[in-house]
Order: sequence, then structure tokens, then C-alpha cells
Amino acid sequence: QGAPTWLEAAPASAAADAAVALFAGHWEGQADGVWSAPGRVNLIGEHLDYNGGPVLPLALPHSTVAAVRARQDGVVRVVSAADLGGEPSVWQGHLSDVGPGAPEGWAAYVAGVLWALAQAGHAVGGVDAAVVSTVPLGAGLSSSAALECVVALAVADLGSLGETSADAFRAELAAACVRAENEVARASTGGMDQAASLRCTAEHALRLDSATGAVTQVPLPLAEHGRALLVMDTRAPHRHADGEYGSRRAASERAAELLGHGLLAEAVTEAGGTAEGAEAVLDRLRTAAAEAGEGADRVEELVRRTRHVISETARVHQVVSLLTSAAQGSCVGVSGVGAVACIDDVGPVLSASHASMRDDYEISCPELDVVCSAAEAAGALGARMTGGGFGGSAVALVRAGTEEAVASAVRAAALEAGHPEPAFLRALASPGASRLR
Ligand code: GAF
Repeated sequence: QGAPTWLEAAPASAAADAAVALFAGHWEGQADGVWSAPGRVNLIGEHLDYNGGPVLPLALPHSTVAAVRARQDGVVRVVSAADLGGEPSVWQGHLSDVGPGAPEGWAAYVAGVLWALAQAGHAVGGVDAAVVSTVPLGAGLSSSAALECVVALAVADLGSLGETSADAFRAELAAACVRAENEVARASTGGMDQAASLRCTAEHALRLDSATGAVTQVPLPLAEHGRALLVMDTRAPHRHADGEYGSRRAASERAAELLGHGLLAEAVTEAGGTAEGAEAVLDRLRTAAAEAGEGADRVEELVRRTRHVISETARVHQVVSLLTSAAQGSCVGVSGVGAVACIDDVGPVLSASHASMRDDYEISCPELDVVCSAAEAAGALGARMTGGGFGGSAVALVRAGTEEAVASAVRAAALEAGHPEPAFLRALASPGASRLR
């Protein structure tokens, strides 16, 4: 009983009106403009960004919108209605008090970005801002990156810090946002989410090479071929997510070190894209780890983590090539000939990615496993958890028109398992951050 809950994206004009109204209710006078930055869902390539590997996110239609006015006195004042339900939260402070570890909480994603831009040599004088958002919080859909990126774009536009329509400058803004997150918010994340929010384009996924920062826009021709992406927010509490994320990152760094590489992406290159090559790298890791005095359990843990990084990298390449062939209409897939066959071939790759995250990287949880298998049982072509893991969301590739039925089945399965009721989003590949007014 009961129907699935859909989290809808607000039309840009309504979100801009809401941000302007919130601004007027808190700060005297008017904003200089209104900007928007989207959340993201990662199609494939999980926990590869900090390993220097390829990732393939797309921007969601759900975004964070900010009405912003520049200041010259170093003061930052921001009101956020992003945590819906409660009263808007207000933070005010001075840029001279912002730096590594301060401020704490969500304000780090605002003030930290101004600090990072100043650290990068830009003249940044402060802001008044009002923020609204339809990116669900804590759902693994990058609500914090959306907040960082909307602030970065607004400050860059208002201060004429660079050519905000140019991808190269957006990469610089993304780097400042990552620095804010790593140093001010003290979250040791990679750079995928900020790149997605600033550098994605409509109807494409963004193939980001995390080692170089280079991007390719990969066409995502889903709607015209009767396919769609469904995001399933488990609404499961993130258990120890920060500590677990940090320990995965540390294990990857340790494995790279034992192999004599700077980043695990170099071990992927060493494996050379073959099963034998991968086994040889993993054997070398086993030996090196044992020689370094790691215990037997730890050795096998490092092997599993590395195996995920190698296999997930191959899956990103596979999905990019399937989507590219589908868009070019030159496709011969496992399930037949033609664009639809190639798109459908993406499904099992997503499911294999989920298995790797569950078994090798060990970042899934029962809530994520249940929504993915229920989606597949209800006809989804494939499904995987997305984002950091330990809660948050999963993404399923489905036949267009089946979203409601798949969502109903997933909801029923989650409730049956005694899990929280999931919520659902339609993941239309949307543009990156922009100025609305
Ligand atoms: C989180 C992080 F913020 C990203 O940098 C990325 O590592 C992701 O988890 C896992 O792919 O979203």
C-alpha cells in the first residue's frame, strides 16, 4: 500500500523567486543576481576519483539556487533554507576567521569557497547570500558540492574573476571548491562532484579523467531510445560514512604505495586491461604487502580494494564506449544490433559495478543492496549504488514508462525488509551551474 514518493526538481524560475524572497526576508536591499548549481548522480566509476581514475557522472535537474550580493568588507552572511522543514539557518562571519577547520557545519561549504578563491589569488571581498535547494541532503547526490559550486560561480561572476562560461575556468573553480571541502570542511573527498556540478552539459554524462582533470562530454541518448535513469534514495542513515570513506582512501593509497605507484590508476595501467594483467598486479601486491609485514587479513583487504579499482576502471571504459556507439548509431551489442542494444548492454555493467562495490570495496549496505536487486527484479536493465556509499542513493537504468512500476516495487521491497521508505528522482542529464538572473 501507498505510492512512491518522488522528489521533483523545482523549475528554475520558481527556485530563483524563492531564493530572492529568502534574501529579501533576511538581508536589507536586493541581491545582485541569482545562480544555480546541480547535484549529480554518478553513472559509473565509484571511488576512482581520488585514485586518479575515470568517472562518469551526470548533473541532476535538482539544484541549489543562491541569490547573492557582493560585499567589500570581508563579511560573509548566508541564510539557507536547504534543510527543509525547519527554520532557515543563518551563518555570519568574517573572512579573516575562515581557514582550515573553520567554520564548522554547512557554512564551511560557503565561507570555505571564498577562502579557497582568495588562496588561489583572487580578490574576494565577502557576500550576502540566500540559498534554497531541491538536492536532497545526505542522499549521496552531492548537495554539498552543489552549494560550494553555486557560491563559487556567483563570486566569480560578481568579481569578474574569470571567463565563467569557459570549461578551463570552471575547472579552476571546481579546484577551489575541492580545496574548501578538503581543508575547511575537512572531508577528504576527491574532485568528481564539483567537476560534475560545474562542468556537465545537458543530455551528456561527463567523463572526467581525475588524474589530469581532462573531460569529455559523453552523449546519453536515453529518452529517444525509450530508456531512463531512475535514482533511488534509500534514506538510510549514513553509518560512519566519513570514517569508512577515509579508510577506503587510505587503503587505496597504501596499496599504491606498496606497488610503488603514486596513484592506483598507475596499477590499472600496469594491469593493461586484461584479466591476466590484473591477476599479476594483485599477486605482486600480495607479495609486497606480506613483505611489508601486513597481516593476512589486511593483505586480502588491500587486494580486494585494488581489484575494485582495476575492474571499475574497465567498466567506465566499457560504458563510455557503449554510449558513444549508441549515439553514433554504429552499435553491435551483446543484446543485438543498434543503439538500444548498446544502451541496454550498459545495464549488466552497472550491476557488475554494484557487486564489486558490495564485495570488493565493501561500501554498500543492506538498504542499497535491496533497492538494487528489487529494481532488477522489477525489470530494470541494471542498478548500482552511487556516490560514497554506506547509505545514500542507487541508480537504475530502466525502460522509459516503467519508472512508476519499478519505484513501487522497490518501495515495497524496502519496507518489507524493514528499511526506511525510499524516495525517487528522475535523473535527466541536466546542464552544469549557470546564472539564472
Ligand atoms: C563522494 C566523494 F565526494 C567523491 O569525491 C567520490 O569519491 C565519491 O564519493 C565516490 O565515487 O561523492
